[in-house]
This record gives sequence, C-alpha cells and structure tokens, in this order.
Amino acid sequence: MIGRLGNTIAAIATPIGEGAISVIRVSGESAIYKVDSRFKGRQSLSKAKSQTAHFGRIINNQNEIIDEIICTIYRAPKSFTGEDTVEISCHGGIHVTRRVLECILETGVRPAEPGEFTQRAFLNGKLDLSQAEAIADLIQARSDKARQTSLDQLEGAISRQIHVVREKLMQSLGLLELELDFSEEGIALIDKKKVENLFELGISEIDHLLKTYKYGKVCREGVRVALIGAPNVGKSSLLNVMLKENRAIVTDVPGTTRDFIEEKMTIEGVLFRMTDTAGLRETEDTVEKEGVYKTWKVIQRSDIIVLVHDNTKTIAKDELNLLETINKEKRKELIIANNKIDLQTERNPLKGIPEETLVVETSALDNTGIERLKETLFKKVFNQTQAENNESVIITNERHYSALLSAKQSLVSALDSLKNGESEEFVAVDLRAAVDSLGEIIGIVTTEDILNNIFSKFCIGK
Ligand SMILES: Nc1nc2c(ncn2[C@@H]2O[C@H](COP(=O)(O)OP(=O)(O)OP(=O)(O)O)[C@@H](O)[C@H]2O)c(=O)[nH]1
Ligand SMILES: [Mg+2]
Repeated sequence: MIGRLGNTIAAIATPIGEGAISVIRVSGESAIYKVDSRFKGRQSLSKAKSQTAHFGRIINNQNEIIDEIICTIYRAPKSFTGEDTVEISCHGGIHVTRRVLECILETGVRPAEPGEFTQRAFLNGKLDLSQAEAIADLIQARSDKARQTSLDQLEGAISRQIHVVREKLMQSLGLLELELDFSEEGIALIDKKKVENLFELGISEIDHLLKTYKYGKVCREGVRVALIGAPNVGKSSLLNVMLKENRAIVTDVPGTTRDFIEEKMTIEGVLFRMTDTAGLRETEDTVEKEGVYKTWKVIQRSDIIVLVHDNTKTIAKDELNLLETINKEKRKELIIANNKIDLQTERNPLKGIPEETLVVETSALDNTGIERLKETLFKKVFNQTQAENNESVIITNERHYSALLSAKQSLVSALDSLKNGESEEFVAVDLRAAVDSLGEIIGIVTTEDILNNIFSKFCIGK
C-alpha cells in the first residue's frame, strides 16, 4: 500500500444508501486535473483556488451528463491527505453515486483501499498514528464519553504526552551512548543517580498512562451488563423499564426468554450493553436448554452481573450457588436486584447472601428503584476509576496499551541493570527498546505490518 503513494485514488466517502447527497473523495497528484476532465461548469477546476466550491455537471467518456454536482477543491498541502483533493458532492442515490464514481475511475484514477486516505494523511505528516486511529474511533463512537476521548486523541493529547516522556528518555539515551563511545578513555559523562531518577520518573509516567486504560476501555467499548436469575423473576421486565421500551417479551410463564437479548443504553454519557438472558434452571426443553447454556456464556463475558431475585420468595440454594460462582470471579461486579417489591415481601428473602453484596430494591411494575439501579451500575464502574475520570490523557486503544506496557518493562529492566552496575551497553539496549515502543504509538517507529493492520480496519473512503 505504501509504495503506491502518489497515485490518484477515489472512493465514495459516505455510506451506501439513499440520502440527500453523497460525497466522493479523489486524492493525489492529478486529482484536480482528472476530475476537471469530466467536469462542465462556469470555471475550469484546474484553475480553481484551494478551498473553493464549484457547481457544475459531471460527464462520462461518452459526453453523457450523469449528475449535477459541487466540487470542493483542496490544494496540497492544505487538505486532509496533504495531497491535491477534490470532494464531489452529488445526489445521494446508490446508482447515481456509483455512476459518478465510474466517471472518475474511467480517467485512470484507482479505487482507494480501506483507510487509504487516512494512511496518506499519516504518511504526509498531517496526522501521527495515534491521531489516525482516533478518526476510526470517533466515527465508531456510540456514546459521549467515547466521542470525547477519541476527539482528545485526534487533537493530539496522547501524542503530546508520549512525546514528552520519549524526549526525556532520548536525552538519557544520547548521554549513555556518548559515554559508551568514550568508555575506553574512562570518561564519565553521566551522573548515575540522575539517570536512575529519570528512569524512575519515566516508569511512573508510563504507569500513570497505563492506569487510565481501564477507564478508557469502558469509554470506548462500553460496559457489558448481564441480567440473570431464575425464570419469571422479572429480568425482561427490568430490561424493558430501563430501556423505556417494550423490547423483550414478558409473560407470566417461566422460561419466556429463550435466546439472550442485547440492547444499548447510556447512563451519564457512558454506553452500557445490557443483556437479558434466559432464566437459569434445570430443564428438559431443548430450546430452553440452549438458552441456559448461552446465559453462561453471557455471564462469562460481562463486566457487571445483575442477579434478579423475586422478593416474594426466599432465595433458593441455586441462586446462592450462582452468587458464589460469580463472586469467585474477581473481575466481575455483582448487584442483586430484589424485584417485585410492590408485592408482599417474604420476611427475609435474601437470607444467606454475603454481607457485602450490593442490593437494590426494584419493582419493574411500578418503576421503583430503576433510577437507583442505573446509578448503581454507573458507580460500579466509575467509583473505582474515579481518579482516572479527570485525567486529561486517557488510553483507550489496546495497541497503545501494549506498547506502553513493553516500554515500561524495558525501562524497568534498564533501571535494574543500572542499579546492579551492569555494563552500560545493556542499559542502552533496554532504553532504546523503551524509546522505540513509545515511538510505535505515534508512528515514529513502524513496520509496514503495523500500518497495514491499522488502516485495513478502516472502511473504504476513510
Ligand atoms: N408485581 C410485579 N410483577 C412483576 C415485576 N416484574 C415482573 N413482573 C411479572 O413477572 C412475570 C415474569 O416477568 P418477566 O420479565 O417475563 O420475567 P423473566 O425473569 O424475564 O422470566 P423468564 O424470561 O421466563 O426467565 C410477568 O408476569 C411480569 O409482569 C414486578 O416488579 N412486580
Ligand atoms: Mg425473560
């Protein structure tokens, strides 16, 4: 992909479907000239100034008028890709958009590959790698928090922070390497204690960033919540009242929900992926059995489990066992929704549950405790990550996280070597590795594999 920079490329940049307008992007050395050869308007595009829009008609190689369009001209380097670019706005039908694209491709312009526009922006120095990744995240953002963290990343918050840490390490590396050059003469250029302090500072700064990842992941991907429990306790009813719509079927027949149902909702700008599941019980019904099996799968992949209990009944042995199993999983949060509190209560319906268990009293019938349940869900995630909540830089991307992790490991090993008085060569090798890992995040150090892997996940036209 990289070797072909310079070719002119084109793609539809808007989703395929009917809309008021579609946009076709054309970028590369001959973009303006090629589009101009198919454009009929008051002024030739080749003479047009940058950042100007031109109304006209687009024609094919048979001189047939295909559509009325507006071309926006961007001249290099003042464009998204850094190259000459034309954005053609045409009428937004599937057929007409394809025909307009065809007119451009007929001139020898090549169809763009996924992410190729953004890749060009990166290769032309308009964006660094973490900013390029932020574009994909911003487009995919499904909540306000996700949008906010991607936008910060796009605006260079992560890049700046990484640059700062990396620069400091580079200075130590420079000194170390210089000292290595003079080692024969026995000249000591560096103050060991000072370098140790610098490494320690670097480790703590990286640690700081690593810690924001848990919060970042939640912002980006949302929180997975499973509503589980015995049949007929009101799981589907609770899902419906939380969503404020009749999404799941509710009946008084135990075993109503067979397959799990997934729906998204936001609480204070954070995405929660709610899953209603089939009630857990021993059953001979083949379909229900499959549903129960799937419930276990949902439990495994959820961050928070809401065990729904029917408060008119004393908690059963099966429910207590379930609680114990979930509690064993340290990474899962648990809430009990003690439901149907509008009905006559059993005297001590939750007898035997561990003392520290969080219980929210609810009634899906008259809406009692629903806001409290939502608030509790939110707090389960955000109380623990509150410190990171106010951070300006938040790591959301797994690639960044693992690069930071390996930078930290290299730095710890460099510090160990230094403290143990090992050869400075060892220290320098580890330090170089740490600097390179940080460079990978912003794309200073990259391989073609890394790039292809990132940009191929984009869709065409991005
Ligand atoms: N009084 C009262 N009835 C409720 C409440 N929540 C649910 N119900 C009733 O309980 C019955 C079962 O509700 P569902 O929401 O289908 O229960 P479920 O846990 O999804 O059941 P399965 O899908 O069979 O596992 C229905 O008749 C609901 O109307 C509540 O808070 N109070
Ligand atoms: Mg149900």
